[in-house]
Amino acid sequence: MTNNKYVLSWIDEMAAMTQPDKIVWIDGSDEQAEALRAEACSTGELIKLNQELLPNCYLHRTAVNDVARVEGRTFICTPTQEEAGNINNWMDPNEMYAKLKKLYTGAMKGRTMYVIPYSMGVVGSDFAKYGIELTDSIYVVLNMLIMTRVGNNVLEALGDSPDYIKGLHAKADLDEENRYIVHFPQDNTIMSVNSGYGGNVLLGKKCFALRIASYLGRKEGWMAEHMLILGLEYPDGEIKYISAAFPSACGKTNLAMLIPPEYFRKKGYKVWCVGDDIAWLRVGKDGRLWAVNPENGFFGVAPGTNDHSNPNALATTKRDTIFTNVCHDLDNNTVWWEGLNDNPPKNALNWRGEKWDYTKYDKNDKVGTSGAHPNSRFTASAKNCPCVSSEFDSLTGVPISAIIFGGRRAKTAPLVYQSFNWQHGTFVGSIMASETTAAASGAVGVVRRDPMAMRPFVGYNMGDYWKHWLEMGKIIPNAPKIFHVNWFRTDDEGHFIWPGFGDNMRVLLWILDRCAGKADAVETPIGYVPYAEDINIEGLDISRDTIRDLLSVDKEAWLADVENIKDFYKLVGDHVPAEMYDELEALEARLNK
Ligand code: GTP
Ligand code: SPV
Ligand code: MN
Repeated sequence: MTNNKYVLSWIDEMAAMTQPDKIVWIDGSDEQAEALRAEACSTGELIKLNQELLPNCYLHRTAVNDVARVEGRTFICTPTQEEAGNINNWMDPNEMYAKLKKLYTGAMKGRTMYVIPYSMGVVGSDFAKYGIELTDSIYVVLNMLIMTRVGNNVLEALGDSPDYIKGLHAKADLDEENRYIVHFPQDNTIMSVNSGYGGNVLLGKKCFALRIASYLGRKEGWMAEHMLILGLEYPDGEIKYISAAFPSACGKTNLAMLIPPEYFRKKGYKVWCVGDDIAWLRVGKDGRLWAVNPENGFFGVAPGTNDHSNPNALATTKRDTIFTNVCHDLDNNTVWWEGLNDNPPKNALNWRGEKWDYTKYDKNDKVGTSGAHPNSRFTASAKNCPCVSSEFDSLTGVPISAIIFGGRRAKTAPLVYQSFNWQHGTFVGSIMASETTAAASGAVGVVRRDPMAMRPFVGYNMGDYWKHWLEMGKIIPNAPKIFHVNWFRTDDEGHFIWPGFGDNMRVLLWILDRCAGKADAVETPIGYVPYAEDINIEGLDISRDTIRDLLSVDKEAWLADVENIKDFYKLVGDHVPAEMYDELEALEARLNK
C-alpha cells in the first residue's frame, strides 16, 4: 500500500461517497488475480472456458445495452466550453460534479471497491504516467491487469507525489439514461458510471492514455495518438518503425500484427508489433520522433479475426485471455465469432447468452442475429503475441520513420498517397474520414470526418489539437513523413478491390522506400501517389490496371469532399488554424487547375 496522502485522502473521499462494504487493494500478484477470477466465476460474472484448449481463458457478457463506447455520453469538462471545443460534449465542471455525485452516492453499497494502481508505460521510464482506478467491477480489475502494468511498484514509483490520474468507476445500475464517461482535464480526473464495457470503464485506455494524455501532451510538448506502432524488419536485419492512425475497427490491430506475404517472408521480411491502439510520441535527443505503446495488452476486435486475416492475434488469444460478448460453443466450452471459420457451433449461446441458431444469421441484422456481437473483443497480453517486438518494454521507445493516416472510404481515397510536408500532412490527418463501425454505439457505415482517428478522443478543442500538430512539426528536426492509406476501396458490387491484411505490407514497403528516398512518385493535387509499377505485386493475383485504379484520384469526388470539409471546419469552429484553411484552399485550387 502507500502513505501518499493525496492518494489516501482521495480514496477516503470516494469511498465516503460510494459507500462500498469493503476496499481491496490490487497488488498485481497472480494469487490475488486467481482468487478474483474464482470469485467472478462463482457469481457468473465470468465463465471459465475449456482449460485444455484455452488455458486461463474466460468469457464475459456485458449488459445488452452496454456493448460499445458511448460517444454521446462522453464529456470533457473544462472550465470553459471553448477549451473543450465544438466536437466534444461539454458541461460546466461544477454542474457535472454535482450531477455525478448523485449517481455515485451509495452506488457501491453491498459491493467491494477495488483500488488499482497502474502505470501507462514501463514503470519508472520517462514516458510512464501513473493512474489509480477505483472500481466495483472484478471484470475491470482483471482487464486492467492485462491491459496495463499494475502493482505495488507503481505506488513506490509514485511515492509522495500528487502526480497521478484519478479514475472512479461504478457500475451502479448500468442505466443507459444515466451513463456518463467524464473527463476533468484540469483536475487529472476521470469519472465513469453506469457502464461495464471496455473503453467506457478501462480508464487507463481511451480516457487516460488518449483524452487526458492528449491534454497533457499539448501542455508538455508531446503527443498522445490513436495509433498502432510496428517495426518492419528487412532481410538484412534493419528495422524501420511506422505508426498509423485508423479509426476504431478499421484495421490497426491487423496491420500491427501483419504477417508478410509468402514471397516476402521467404526473403526474410518480418513485422514486429509494438502496439495496436495507442502511441505516445516524443521528440528524442537525436531529433527524431520516438514512440512508446503505453498499454500492456490488446483489447482487440474478435469478429473477422482468423487464421488468414490475423494468425498472430488468434495465437495471442489462446491463453490468459478474457473474451467479451463472443459466442459460447457449449459442446467444447470454447468461443466462436463470425469470421473465425465456416463452422458456426451447432450448440451455442449467442453474445446475449441465449440459445443461438446459426441458420438464422442475417448479415443485415448482425446485432440481432449474430453469435458474437460485432464489437465483441478479446483482452490479451502483449507478451503472448508471437510477433511482439523486442522493443516492447523499451524505456525510450522506437524511432518513427513514417506516420500513416487511414480510414474506410469506398471511393475517394486512393490506396496510398504521401503528403507534401508536415503541414500538409497535418491537413491530411485533419480531413480524414471513415465509414462508422460497431466500435461506438450508433449507426454503422455512415461516412463521418474523424481527424487523425481522434474525433472521440481529443481531450480539448479539436482546432487547438491541429495547432499542436503544427507546433510539434516545428520542434522535430527529423520528422517522420506523413502518408494516407485506404484498404477499403470497393468495386461497383461493393467488394473490396485491394486484398488487404498481409498484402498491406506491399504498401508499407513503398512508404518506407519513399522515406529512404528510394522511390519516385507522381505529384497529384492531393499529394504524391506511387507509380503503379512501384507497388510490388509479386505473388499476388491482381493486375497492374487494378493497381492503377486503386491509385487513381477522382477530381470530382475530391471537389465534393472539399465542400464537406469546409462544413466540417466550420463545425470545428474558430480555433481551426489558418494554416489548415490555407491547405484547404490550395487543395481546391490544385483540383480546379
Ligand atoms: P480498435 O481496436 O477499435 O481501435 O480497432 P482497430 O483499428 O484495431 O481494428 P481491427 O484491426 O481490429 O480491424 C477491425 C476490422 O477491420 C475487422 O473487421 C477486420 O477484418 C477489418 N480489416 C482489418 N484490416 C483490413 C484490411 O486490410 N482489409 C479489409 N478489407 N478489412 C480489414
Ligand atoms: C476503440 O473503440 O477504438 C477501441 C475499443 O479500441 S475501446 O477500448 O472500447 O475504446
Ligand atoms: Mn481504438
